[in-house]
Amino acid sequence: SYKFWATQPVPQFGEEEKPTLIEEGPLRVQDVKDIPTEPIPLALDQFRWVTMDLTNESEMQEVEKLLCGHYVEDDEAMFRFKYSQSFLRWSLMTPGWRKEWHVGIRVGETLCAFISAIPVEIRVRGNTLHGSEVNFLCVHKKLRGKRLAPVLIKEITRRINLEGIWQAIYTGGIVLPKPLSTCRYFHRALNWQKLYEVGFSPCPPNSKPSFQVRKYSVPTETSTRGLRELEAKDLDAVHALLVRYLKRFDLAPVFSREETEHYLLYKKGTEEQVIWTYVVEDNSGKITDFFSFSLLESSIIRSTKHKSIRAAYLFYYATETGLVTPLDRPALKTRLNALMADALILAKRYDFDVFNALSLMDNSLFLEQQKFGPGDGQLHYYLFNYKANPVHGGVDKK
Ligand code: YNC
Ligand code: MG
Repeated sequence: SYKFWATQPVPQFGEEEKPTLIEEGPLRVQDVKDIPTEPIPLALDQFRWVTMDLTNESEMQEVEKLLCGHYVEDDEAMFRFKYSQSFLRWSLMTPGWRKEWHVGIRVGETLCAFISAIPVEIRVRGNTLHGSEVNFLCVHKKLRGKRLAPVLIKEITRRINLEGIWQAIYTGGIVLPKPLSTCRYFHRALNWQKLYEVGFSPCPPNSKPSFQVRKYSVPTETSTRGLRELEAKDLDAVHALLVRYLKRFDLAPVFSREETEHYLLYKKGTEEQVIWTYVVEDNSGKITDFFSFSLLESSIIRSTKHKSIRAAYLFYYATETGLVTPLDRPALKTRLNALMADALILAKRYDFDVFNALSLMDNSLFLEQQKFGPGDGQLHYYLFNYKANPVHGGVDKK
């Protein structure tokens, strides 16, 4: 029943679901010389392909506006992601980004659809893929259900293939053939009263608003000794620590030093801040831990008193405590709880309303203790043109 996805090089449901492990690798092998150099035809004359130049202020504004009105909403259509221009630069103009991978469709002069990709190195167990990450697929609400999404996906595939890249990673809230891994969103209220007023957080039947507010209050001061903001001079140490930490997982990006800098270091005064990163420096000057979170607002669709929610999304973190062999799990749990308690305090200080995290990496060690609750949303991880055994979240590598 997946008319489009049944034609694509992705694992299909009901296929190869043996209890034994499959051999991991590409599903289809092609040559750049066989990839069409002309765009995928568009069905209607008034539609035309455009490459969006995000260094151009007005083109960036058009992408921001399309996403602001038409991108991802929750199931009840109460909230919609509101990506800022700074956030879009942070996610789409990463090291090695290509203008040709920021693809739009115009009807007349109006931008009506968008899809994007960036180059990424992805490690799946023992294999590292020089791949791409596809994101921000969006079709204007008035053009939904017209099979434009498959056309956008085929066009970005063509543009990626022209660079000799054959794999992609992507995530989504909907079930498609076939998830490699599935995570759940967890939310930790920081401004419970506001989350209650906008309909995000219900008041449990046996509780009262005043009790909920107290339950989610956090101290004003952090408690980890040596905790401070990331500075440029820490980047080599943070990069090395992150690379070592990510080796613990079956599915992870392989970040270069440049990508680490791009994703983690906020250059003060340059533009609106989207990433907050903190390191722990011990007495000898060694960086032993770091954590980071990003800012993504959500518009409140039928807004009254409040227009948007300021949400922090836990991004990457690492700690030496998770790298000792044999792994001391209770010690890791204690350390991560201390770090995340401080992350909540800092997010509160910067006026975030809620702190979100997924059920991945080592997050299961602190979510409950830090008063995160499971949300409705799931996030499925997919690989294009790569067959792999399922990846399970949580602390267990295997
Ligand atoms: C989706 N999110 O199943 P079948 S996530 C992939 N990802 O195909 P139509 C999707 N496919 O079932 P509409 C999808 N959503 O017949 C729908 N589909 O095989 C499939 N929403 O197309 C769907 N953004 O044009 C069906 O649907 C076919 O008009 C139907 O458009 C869909 O960015 C959409 O949620 C999502 O803007 C654009 O609803 C629209 O409804 C919309 O008739 C709100 O399409 C925003 C939203 C999605 C966020 C994301 C990741 C996208 C990954 C795309 C796949 C990339 C593959 C790798 C390519 C590179 C390969 C290399 C190398
Ligand atoms: Mg459509």
